[in-house]
Amino acid sequence: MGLIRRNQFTRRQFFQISGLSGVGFLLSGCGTQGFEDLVGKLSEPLNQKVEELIFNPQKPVPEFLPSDIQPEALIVNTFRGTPIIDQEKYRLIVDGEVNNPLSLSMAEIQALPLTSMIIRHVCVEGWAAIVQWGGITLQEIITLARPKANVKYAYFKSADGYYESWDIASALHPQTLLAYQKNGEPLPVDNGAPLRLASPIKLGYKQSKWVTRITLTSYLSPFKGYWEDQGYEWFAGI
Ligand SMILES: Nc1nc2c(c(=O)[nH]1)N[C@H]1C(S)=C(S)[C@@H](COP(=O)(O)O)O[C@H]1N2
Ligand SMILES: [Mo]
Repeated sequence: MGLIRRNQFTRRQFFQISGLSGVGFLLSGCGTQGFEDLVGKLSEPLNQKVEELIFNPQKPVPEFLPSDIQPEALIVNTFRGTPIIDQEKYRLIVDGEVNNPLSLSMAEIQALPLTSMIIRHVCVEGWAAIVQWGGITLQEIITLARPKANVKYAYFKSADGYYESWDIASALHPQTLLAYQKNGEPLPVDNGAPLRLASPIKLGYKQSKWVTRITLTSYLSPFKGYWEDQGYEWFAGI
């Protein structure tokens, strides 16, 4: 994209193209960069694949009705207990192969558009639960971080030492959320507060709770995920 083309973007068009709301740009006050810098980055080539996934979102999975929600069915699963997180000091770090690394407070994340969905959570241990999740789409966060051309994976680190990796297409699926609400209430700490993954396209063990860091990479490390490294399937799609 050339200079002339780039300069044709108005602020409003840029928000539309990037999928970001004006509110999202308040985030640039958190020590990253200003609006002018961010617009300048539009001239940088994005990976066709990442770009395509962002600009042409994948088809959503059909959702359930509010009357289908099973409030008691979601069983807490932790491999080593619930970590203690100071929500005031909490930051979500987004780093790796990105042009705009992020460090976001919950207030900044909650100022971004809220997406709500009612989906089935499926655990390989033989139970499932229809749950309503509310939060920010991971796509919104990844777009804000401006991934580099070669990004293919997203790594998630959790406060309890849990770790996961996802393919970028699944991470950019329109129903893959970083959730901070469950069944219309603030997310309980046992279910992953302040922020957890929730998605109808992956098994339960892919859905990291207490996420503190998202690292975008072009390669898959030998450490793929807490359960995967003990023999569970990596892609784990539903
Ligand atoms: N950080 C972290 N995330 C995790 C786990 C965990 O032990 N630690 N367990 C996973 C598994 S196997 C499942 S089924 C779901 C359960 O989510 P819930 O405890 O909210 O029901 O969390 C997933 N995410
Ligand atoms: Mo699970």
